[in-house]
Amino acid sequence: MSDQNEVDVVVVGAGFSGLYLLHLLRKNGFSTRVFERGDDVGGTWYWNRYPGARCDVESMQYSYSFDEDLQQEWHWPEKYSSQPEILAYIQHVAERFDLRKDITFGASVTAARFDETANRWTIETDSGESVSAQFFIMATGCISTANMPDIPGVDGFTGNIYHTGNWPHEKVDFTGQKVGVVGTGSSAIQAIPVIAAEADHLTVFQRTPHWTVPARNVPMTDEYEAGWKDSYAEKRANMRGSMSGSLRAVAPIDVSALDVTEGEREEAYRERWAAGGMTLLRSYNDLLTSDAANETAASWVRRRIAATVEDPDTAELLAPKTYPLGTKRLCLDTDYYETYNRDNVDLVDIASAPIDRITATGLETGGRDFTFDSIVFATGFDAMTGTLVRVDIQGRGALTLKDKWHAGPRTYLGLMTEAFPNLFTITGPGSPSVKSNMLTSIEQHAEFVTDTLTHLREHNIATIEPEQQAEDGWTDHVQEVANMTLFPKANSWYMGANIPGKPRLFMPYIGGVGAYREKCDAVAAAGYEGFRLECEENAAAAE
Ligand code: N01
Repeated sequence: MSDQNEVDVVVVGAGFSGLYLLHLLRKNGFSTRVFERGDDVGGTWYWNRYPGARCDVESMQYSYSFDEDLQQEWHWPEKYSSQPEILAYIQHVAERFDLRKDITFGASVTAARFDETANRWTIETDSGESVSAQFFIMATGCISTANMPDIPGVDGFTGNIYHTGNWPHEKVDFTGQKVGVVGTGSSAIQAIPVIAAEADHLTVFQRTPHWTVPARNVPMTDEYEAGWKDSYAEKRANMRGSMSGSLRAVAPIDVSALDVTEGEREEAYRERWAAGGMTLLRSYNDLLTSDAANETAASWVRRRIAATVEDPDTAELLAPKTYPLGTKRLCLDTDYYETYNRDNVDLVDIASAPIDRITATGLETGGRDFTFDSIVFATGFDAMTGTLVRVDIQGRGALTLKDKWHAGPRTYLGLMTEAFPNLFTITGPGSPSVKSNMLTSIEQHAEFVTDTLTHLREHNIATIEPEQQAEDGWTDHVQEVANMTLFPKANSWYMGANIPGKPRLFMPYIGGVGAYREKCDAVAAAGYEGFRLECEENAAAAE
């Protein structure tokens, strides 16, 4: 298959979503080619190899559910898996289902044009290949285009420069080095304790403190593993119907944080802090909708920071104050605050005085000069839309996706966008995606898309495309739901706020994974309500 230039489906990306799609599409008789810019499978877990990289969704839940033998046989050695473990799992899946033979590695898709006469996409790669396909699926992940800040002087630095999202494959040894880390998001918060333990000295440059809670990662116990595997089917069903696509270790309390006493709150927050993981955010039902409720948890976490970090000025700098708890992605850490008690670690505030320039030997900020052997940029990604609009995708009337989304992404269900027939986005903007357990959402999208293609084939339908009204309604709905919460109050990458010039609007759908799935199922059951389906003759007649 990997040299065929006419296929039913082209998929871009061989991470979790591209691999499952390939498996499903092949099983359902669709000839499929996958293009992957990396040299092997893995997506996010192929690129993000920085020290300390680890998933902060539990592995028993951050794994495929589609194959009972696979989920029973695979053993995760830790509660939250490290990047090498997850990559090994993805590689195993590729082997087990013989997926690599239909994947072209080291090939970036650069352009795709929809031919309105043939009702087919022509997809081009940077290696000069051109492939024709009826369906074109972007399974490119939500955080796959690294954001390298435009700071003058980067090219003149004589030491090593790294970005966490594009880490070398060989081990980077920081022993004896002076290292600077720019950024304090999830990637930095995982990398900083590990780099600090190895380097001679570490300086962290922080623009905004992020909220982080302990992960409490532990080795997998037989009992815990069996607890999942003995009732996997039921637990996976509960995950699919849940708010976030995963099950919490400690159950949410379905009352307002303001309707209980301070003592009760204290106990609830303490229990969840001790259990670790994201569960703190769901302690009460209004922590993400009421400023006052949120502040009860936020001030409690600030007190934990003050109690952990010995230097009061550093503790003060590390305590977020400008946005509610959890409205930027909540981070999970292992000994993050404790790391600032080490003699070889300094924190530098760059909120008021940004980095002026990278020099030959380090960097300058606020009139101070720093010397480094290595600088690590943990500065995040042009998330959700960045990878999609960087490909020159042209739909009807040669409209580009970049132009159509100039004021922000517009989709129906986060799956398709009007004027781009037969183009699907897996975990695209407007779907639960990054606000959910990605594996739950990836499986739902891959299954929905495969079922849709099967339906079209059975009914001799050439194209599917959202109706304008359905797309407008859904795009408004995504914003309405976000505006009922505190999320828009943070300058987060969910809002596009980390990329200069990017439109500000909340991109993922936070109406809940279960409710979203029901909506998709209802749309399909109603004959793909809100989509325009055209037979070959009608599509041609509509020209
Ligand atoms: O990126 P981020 P990330 N000058 O955007 C700072 C997922 N993930 O790679 O907050 C100086 O969160 C920026 O500052 P500010 C997860 O979904 C998952 O850490 O914009 N600083 C911020 O501190 C996560 O949310 C896992 O003011 C600059 C940092 O860089 C997402 O990936 C692990 C700057 C970027 O933080 C992204 O996380 C890791 C500049 N010009 C990541 N530009 C797991 O599941 C940016 N910053 C475990």
